[in-house]
Amino acid sequence: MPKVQGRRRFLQKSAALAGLAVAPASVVLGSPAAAPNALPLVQGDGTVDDVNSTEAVLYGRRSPYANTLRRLEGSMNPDSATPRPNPTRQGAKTPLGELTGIITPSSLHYTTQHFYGIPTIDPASHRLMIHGLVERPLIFSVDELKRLPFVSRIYFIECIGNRPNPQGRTVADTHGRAACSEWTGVPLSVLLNETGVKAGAKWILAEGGDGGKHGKSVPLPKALDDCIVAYAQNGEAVRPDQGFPLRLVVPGMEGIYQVKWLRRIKVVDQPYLTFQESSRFLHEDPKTQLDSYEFGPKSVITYPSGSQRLNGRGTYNISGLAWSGAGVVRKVEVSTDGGKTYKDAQIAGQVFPKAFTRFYYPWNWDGEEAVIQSRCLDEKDQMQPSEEEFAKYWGWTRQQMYQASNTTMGHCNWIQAWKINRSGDVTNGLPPVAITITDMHEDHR
Ligand SMILES: Nc1nc2c(c(=O)[nH]1)N[C@H]1C(S)=C(S)[C@@H](COP(=O)(O)O)O[C@H]1N2
Ligand SMILES: [Mo]
Repeated sequence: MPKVQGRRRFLQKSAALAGLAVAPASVVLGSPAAAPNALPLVQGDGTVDDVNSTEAVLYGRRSPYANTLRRLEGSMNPDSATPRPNPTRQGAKTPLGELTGIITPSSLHYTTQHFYGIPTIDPASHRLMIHGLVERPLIFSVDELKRLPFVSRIYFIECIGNRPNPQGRTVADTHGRAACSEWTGVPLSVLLNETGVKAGAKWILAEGGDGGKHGKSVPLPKALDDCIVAYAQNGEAVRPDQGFPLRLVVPGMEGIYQVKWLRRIKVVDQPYLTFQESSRFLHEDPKTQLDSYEFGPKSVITYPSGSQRLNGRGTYNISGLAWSGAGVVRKVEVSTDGGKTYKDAQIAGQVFPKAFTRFYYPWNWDGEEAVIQSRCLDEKDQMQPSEEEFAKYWGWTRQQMYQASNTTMGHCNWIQAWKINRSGDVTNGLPPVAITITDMHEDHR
């Protein structure tokens, strides 16, 4: 670090001597005083921190001033949360409050806790077997799959454990178990067309290559509709966290459907209720559907959101994400008075079905306390519910609602509010509720 300062001083000095403006030198080197603590500065000596190093030229690197990271699971409220048991590996959430647009950088795509860890799979020896109620059982290598017709489509992936709540400090805490990527791969319909499907086939059972053999039943009509056997994510190979070398993408449906490290598809006549399905998703409450399929309409404001700060009154763009498992987002509305009135938000960019949709709402903050929130209407004319409406449907108090395990309740898509105080600090806008479980999540085995 002294090296950088020294060099900068030298540049300033020589610039002054040469009668040149100082600004370009400090733009190139950055300002050491403003550098976030504990982050590497540009070394200038050929180490990996150097933007000019071979490594950086070959795979790129971030500015030391761009330091957005995933947020570890179990850290929802650092004051009260007990970190989740971590026998093998921690999970981490998407830092939605620090991202723009609709694509989640692959490195920041949330990753769930996996009790069996993340397998390291050699794509050269990996196979996908399709068998069961088919005319011709087939085994595909990854190379063979890449020779077939393919699609690239943008879809969100969301864990059923993604739930708005009054505890979360940031939008990563409240909504970070969701992300959106461009997925490239072979439509599953192409593969099932190759194998042929026998009469009586009604479901498929997809299995992953992790230690727990994660399995999920998918209705055959959905399998033949828009599912993808994906080998690429955001233009490069699917990351190990996301299922390298093959992942099943089942657009709009719960996280559990998106089988990673995909190695087997069995065409069957009924849903199989695998270990993961039955251990996590079956409950006695008749309002809990055995299989709840596609997510409903959901949205959240990502700026300004919890832990962020407005720097004085004036004009801001309230911005956020909306999505629905039902298809496209038809409309997003924003309220700046705690839900009393709503106005239409602008949609930034294109709207894709079952993908994140970016919205914004130009707002003149008068410096007074405000509660801001958004709601989404989807192509099936479903409106995102308020917390009150959701609680009423279940016949629960707020206390019961936040105390219940996620998977008992199904899809948690109610409205998340953020509160801005007079000094511009943003905190969670849902009224506090006393609960003893502080970071609920489905069980990942
Ligand atoms: N093979 C396998 N696939 C899996 C899982 C798993 O444990 N094993 N977890 C599922 C769950 S519950 C979720 S929420 C998503 C998470 O996907 P991501 O890690 O790419 O964000 O993967 C799904 N696919
Ligand atoms: Mo999940």
